[in-house]
Amino acid sequence: MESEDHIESTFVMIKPDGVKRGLVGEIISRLEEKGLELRAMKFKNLDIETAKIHYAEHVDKPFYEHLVYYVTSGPIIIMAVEGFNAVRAVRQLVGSTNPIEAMPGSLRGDFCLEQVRNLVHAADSLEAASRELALHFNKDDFVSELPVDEKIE
Ligand code: FUP
Repeated sequence: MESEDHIESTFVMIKPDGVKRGLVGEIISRLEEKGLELRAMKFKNLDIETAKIHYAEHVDKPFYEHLVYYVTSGPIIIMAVEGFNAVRAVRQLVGSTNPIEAMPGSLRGDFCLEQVRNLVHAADSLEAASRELALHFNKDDFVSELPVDEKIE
């Protein structure tokens, strides 16, 4: 469950269709324009084992195998994103799971049509965010909170 009104870190993935369609810049811009800050980022292919763990809650669903296949089918971008109420803020920017129900103005509402290839994943709770950040990142992947100009002597 999300706590009210404080700085949070959340996990965001630009899925293979987002990368393939050249929407990486647009998606990151939406996060930055909202006021959220990047704390870690990787461009990579997701291995099947990690994909299975990531989507373990869906293991019994009919779409699970296809989901794992799809998310490992091409390069992805993974990010740690920080900000005020970041978990809920990012979920709002991403929009509903089914793109047909996602509001225009949200990423899924504006840029996709299909439920599996729905462009971007964002953790849906603080617990999920912690679990997913720990699954995908190491401690030294995260940058410091200091603004750049404070580091320059
Ligand atoms: P979300 O948190 O919005 O990504 O949605 P879920 O965790 O419920 O679902 C994870 C992924 O499974 C979705 F991105 C798309 C896929 N999915 C289907 O393919 N069919 C469904 O009926 C539900 C989800």
